[in-house]
Amino acid sequence: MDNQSKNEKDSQLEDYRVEHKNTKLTTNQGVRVNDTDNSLKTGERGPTLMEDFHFREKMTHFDHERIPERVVHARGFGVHGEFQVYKPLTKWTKAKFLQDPSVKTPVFVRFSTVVGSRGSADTVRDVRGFATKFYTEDGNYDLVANNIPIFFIQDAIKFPDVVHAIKPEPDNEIPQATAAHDTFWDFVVNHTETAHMIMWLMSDRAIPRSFRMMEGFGVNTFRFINEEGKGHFVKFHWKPKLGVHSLVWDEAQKIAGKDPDFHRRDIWDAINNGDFPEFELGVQVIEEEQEFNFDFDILDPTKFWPEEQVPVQLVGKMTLNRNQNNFFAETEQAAFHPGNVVPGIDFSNDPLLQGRLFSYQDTQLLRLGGPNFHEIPINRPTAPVHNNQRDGFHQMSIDKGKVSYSANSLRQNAPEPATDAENGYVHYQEKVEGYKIRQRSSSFNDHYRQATLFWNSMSAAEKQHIIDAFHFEVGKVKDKQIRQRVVDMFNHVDGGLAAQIAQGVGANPPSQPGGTGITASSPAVSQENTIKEARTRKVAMLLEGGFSFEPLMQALTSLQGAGLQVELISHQLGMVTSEEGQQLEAMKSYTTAGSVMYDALVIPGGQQCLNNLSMHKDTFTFLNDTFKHAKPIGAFDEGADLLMSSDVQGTLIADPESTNQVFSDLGVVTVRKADDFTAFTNEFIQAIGQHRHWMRQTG
Ligand code: HDE
Repeated sequence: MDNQSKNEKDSQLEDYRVEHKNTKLTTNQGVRVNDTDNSLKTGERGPTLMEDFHFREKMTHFDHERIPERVVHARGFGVHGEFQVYKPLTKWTKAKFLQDPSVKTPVFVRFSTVVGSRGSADTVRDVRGFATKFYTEDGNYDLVANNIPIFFIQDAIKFPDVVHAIKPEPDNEIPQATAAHDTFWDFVVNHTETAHMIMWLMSDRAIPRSFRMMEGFGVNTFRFINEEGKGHFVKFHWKPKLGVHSLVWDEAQKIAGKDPDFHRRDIWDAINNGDFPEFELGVQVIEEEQEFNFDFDILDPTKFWPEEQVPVQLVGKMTLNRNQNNFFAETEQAAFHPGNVVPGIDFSNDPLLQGRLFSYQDTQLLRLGGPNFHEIPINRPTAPVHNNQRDGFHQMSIDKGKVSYSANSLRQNAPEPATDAENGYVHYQEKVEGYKIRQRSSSFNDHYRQATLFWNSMSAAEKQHIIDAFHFEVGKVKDKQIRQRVVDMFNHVDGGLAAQIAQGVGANPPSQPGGTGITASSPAVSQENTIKEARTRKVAMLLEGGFSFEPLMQALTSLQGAGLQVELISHQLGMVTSEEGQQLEAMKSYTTAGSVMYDALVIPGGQQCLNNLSMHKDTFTFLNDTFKHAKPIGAFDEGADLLMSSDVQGTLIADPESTNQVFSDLGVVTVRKADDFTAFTNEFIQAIGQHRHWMRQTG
């Protein structure tokens, strides 16, 4: 596409791209095929012949088209882009891609859900994966992140347990892509270390509005290593330029039916429209000497480093500017691994990270069918690869010569290990000693304090959403004992929270006083404090015959000018005529679209349009759902009268200075003929930037 850039990785991929324009059909052996619609038979009505090599090849290839889906993060979507550092990070790391602000490092990012299988819906309540492959001059670096900064468990050996518990239950493979079932909550109440993660999973973070509007967190503690060999502990963050925004749970469920591809479609369309998603790379850095200065263990993956204590420093920007050409070849075959590091980035002893270092490579061997998956185009580094590894399934290189070992004399020991000066990777020399023990550090014992901190940090609306999520998830648990144990467990986090969970799930309120005594909060984790931006949002404009043309066009131009996407929707597809006779085309209908697919709604003016809109029950479903989901509504002239017969009516207030009806300031913006239209559009765009108007739900 024109607006999509070329970089080193893109040029490399170009060698593998195939287009079949103006070509003749061939077999995989390059033999031209004269008929692909009829198999070779003995007589018109006779049996098929074994010698039909074209039939055999076509069918065999088809039979083998599937590979195992990822055991977790099976459903995902990949996009290409570039990363640039803002200024050299020399004091912390020697990683070359973090030195020169003029260098654009190609990246491939795969966003994913965790629990559902490949064909599951995008908008389920779940953690989102956010894996980035940087094709650096030092080799590939993978930052395999999630959109939640912590994890369920403290030790990798528990990973198969937590995943078995959250996946569909094994006897009947029910339910799909959700934690709302007995085995998961049974796991939770038997592992209090999950408390903090559950708070995030029940929060709005688990139902993002868009992949473009969520943070990424490396979760585990890594190390930066500089030229002098000095280490610093580091946590990685991605901060979206559009802010962090979420759906409403009812909306998320409805989207899962209306458009199960909602998130992948959103990012695909945004990139095609030239609205390139941008994320800033942030780092939190802790000096080695300060390792024990915190009231949590900095190696414990169930803890985050509150930004108020350890500021996130923004060090670079990633721009996602190109869609993939082929989902299978790129997204499905991409292989990420937190162990793919470059000189300047190293590991910590975080026990979750240590286990991850084994699992990713191991799982790719099965999924991608052998040890040569690094040669698949999407996984190939742009840095040169030279070693004595040979053979294996699907070997793509033709290694010349007799030597495939080192040390050797026959090829002057090439390829030779690189020295420090030549940037050979040197593992950080950390002194470690101890007994071999299966034991968890007592510094990992606190399971509740940061869960309370998170709860304290939530706005009133966010708290209500968490309680509602508990009611839904735990309400689906059949075992009453487990439901009671959830209440008792979360009483350790906050007494009020536990009492409210109990109310909705038929359990007794907690019998003990609750809480951890933590009164502090971390404002940075509340989405209330995020960037508010209307740019790239989707607006639905309802359209029926007899709409008044001028104001509609004015609104359309202003919204598009502010970078919003507007779609015209009518009761059926096709041309719609204005009261003045102009025609506009409705590209969506109530059958093909729903309010849940938009961020805001516009109702145009025109008496006849109003009459026509009022005739359709679906108009009111659209309007009332938009209102229920706390999304902004803009209505002008006669269109504002429609609000009087909808749920919006309840927010009507008397305005002593005007004869117009006025709606209280809850993201409902109206304008009448005599009013200032520009002021209206500005106010409406601002209301869209606010994202949701929770006061409607909690006020
Ligand atoms: Fe993963 N994880 N994980 N994970 N993970 C996988 O690797 C694993 C964890 C994450 O888009 C698997 O290639 C273990 C944390 C992402 O292709 C597997 C543990 C974080 C993706 C695996 C964790 C992640 C994966 C499955 C605990 C956030 C998708 C397929 C010890 C930092 C990558 C695959 C993509 C995928 C193992 C925990 C992120 C099985 C053992 C914490 C984004 O290897």
